Amino acid sequence: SYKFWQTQPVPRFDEQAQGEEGPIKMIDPEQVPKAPSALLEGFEWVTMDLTQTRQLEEVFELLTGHYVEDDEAMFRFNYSTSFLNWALKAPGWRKDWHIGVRASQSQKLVAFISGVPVQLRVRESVLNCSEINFLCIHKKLRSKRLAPVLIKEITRRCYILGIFQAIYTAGVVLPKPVSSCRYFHRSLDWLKLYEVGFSSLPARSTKPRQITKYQLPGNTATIGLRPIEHKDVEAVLDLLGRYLARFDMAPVFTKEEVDHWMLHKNAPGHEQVVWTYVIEDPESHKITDFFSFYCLESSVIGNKKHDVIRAAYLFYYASETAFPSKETESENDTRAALKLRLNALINDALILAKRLNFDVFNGLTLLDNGLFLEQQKFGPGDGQLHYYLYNYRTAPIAGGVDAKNSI
Ligand code: YNC
Ligand code: MG
Repeated sequence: SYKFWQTQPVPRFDEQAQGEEGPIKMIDPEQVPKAPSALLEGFEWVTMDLTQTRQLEEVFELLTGHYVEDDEAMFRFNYSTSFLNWALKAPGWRKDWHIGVRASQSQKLVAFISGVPVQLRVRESVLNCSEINFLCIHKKLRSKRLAPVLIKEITRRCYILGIFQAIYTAGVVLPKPVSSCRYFHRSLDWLKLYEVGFSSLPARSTKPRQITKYQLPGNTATIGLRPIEHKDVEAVLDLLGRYLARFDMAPVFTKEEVDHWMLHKNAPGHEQVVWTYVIEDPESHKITDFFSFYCLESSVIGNKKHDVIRAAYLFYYASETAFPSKETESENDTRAALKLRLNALINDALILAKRLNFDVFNGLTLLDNGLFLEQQKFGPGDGQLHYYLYNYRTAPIAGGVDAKNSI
């Protein structure tokens, strides 16, 4: 098994991480093929131009019909064109890394894979990476070993540019996760989640009791909470940078990236994808905290009453309470203060998401999420998310609710 992956520069399952931390294989860009390898007969490579609305829609249509489903095929991620426009045009994005496969006759788009550049810190090292996402093959072309061909082609296009490492996530187990997280879900509209089969009615509970359990106040409680503005970018960059420095693996953002990932830009034809709120101290006017979430709907497959679940995904956040307020503060006291603060912030995030008509609020077992998931009534889901590094070896990075060192 893993006929393809065992040929790739990734760690094996059986290896202990005693090997040196660093690249697995040295790449000579001169030795990298100058052209893509041959495809199945009747198919051709295409570089997508996602500045063209029609081509963005083609990727959207492929993913809408064929992207990731849960194990029981009840739900399928439905990334919007606005989301794809945001995620695939991050600062430094390259058209080259938006790779499609078309059927030669019909010119129909039948497969896709993408990358965007990211500076990723793994422990002490900052790696110049591509972040690979949206690998998708039309259902009629499955199990024909096309995925390895797509992966090799995007690898070739990274190597040519002198980028020798990548990060990617998947729900499936491959050799070999650097870290693994579980999805947690916080109902905002319990009845709808029940009706689509996402949530079940616990034994000894009733529908009214479940609905009551997830009720939220109408208004947020944190003093100084407001939507992010352009003038906050520098402060958020600084706060987030210091906050993420506490973890073993995290992106290293630039100002342009914070501006891109955290601020909604009004663009014709595009709806809002990301919501970010900052806490401005009323006296010092300093930004002391922020949090963000994005919208990712899932199609509900074959339900009479509902077509989609509107899910908010917790994205980045940070808080000054993560740092001791005075040199003498104990680690336990800092942790307790952080726990209190994050619970207040995330409760406000839930209130805002509810007001924005989201049905569920999702989070992973990473960052400091273990400090609030349970208290904020998130429940564990079936889904796992495994993090992978390509061509880089490092000791496993702890995940799990109590992890102190996850992405
Ligand atoms: C997966 N998700 O194990 P072995 S996540 C990577 N990521 O290889 P075939 C995967 N590899 O076991 P199919 C994978 N899923 O023989 C399967 N594989 O070594 C491996 N689903 O290929 C699998 N999107 O073409 C096996 O399988 C080989 O036709 C089999 O295609 C797979 O975006 C897939 O889940 C996933 O569209 C495309 O099932 C298809 O089934 C599909 O015969 C629904 O493939 C959508 C879906 C995946 C979402 C994602 C991250 C992708 C990361 C790819 C790896 C990047 C490496 C770094 C490259 C840059 C390097 C530099 C520098
Ligand atoms: Mg295939």
